[in-house]
Amino acid sequence: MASSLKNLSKYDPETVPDASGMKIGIVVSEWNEEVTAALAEGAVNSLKKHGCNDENIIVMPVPGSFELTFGSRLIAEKHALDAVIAIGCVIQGETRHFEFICQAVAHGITELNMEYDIPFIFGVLTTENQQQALDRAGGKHGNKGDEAAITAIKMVGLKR
Ligand code: DLZ
Repeated sequence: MASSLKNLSKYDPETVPDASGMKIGIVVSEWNEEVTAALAEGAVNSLKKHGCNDENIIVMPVPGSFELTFGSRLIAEKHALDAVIAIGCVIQGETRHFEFICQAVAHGITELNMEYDIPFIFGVLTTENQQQALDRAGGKHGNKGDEAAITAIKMVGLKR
């Protein structure tokens, strides 16, 4: 299915492992906060829906998406986590800043996946405008925060 048509919150709950013993870190960018707060809320709700306890969900803000890599590393080193979800929203502007930030965070999260023994999940929206982002943060295309949380649970289940 074309990603523009996919509902990011749609999945078969039967395929998701029990998350009751899992400890998950969520790093959230403060840029485009209206969007990232909704993504983080979706992620927390989905983790809880699958059994993750409140006290096993650790949320840490960082200033922007560029800082998600360092923030993710920090949270992984500070807490004994099973997975980290990096949440951000980069919206295309008039300059090439967009490309640099998207590439840097994608590369950074990939490096963390290779360096550490836990999964780091890419919960970053990269859109042309704010409406596209809102559509994917609890709007008509669902919530990428839900998708990121389910991916985290599945990856921890895979490892176990
Ligand atoms: C500077 C900047 C710009 C222009 N746009 C975004 C954005 O759309 N989304 C986002 O998460 N962060 C943005 N930033 C901030 C950078 O991620 C970073 O925080 C700064 O460049 C400082 O390192």
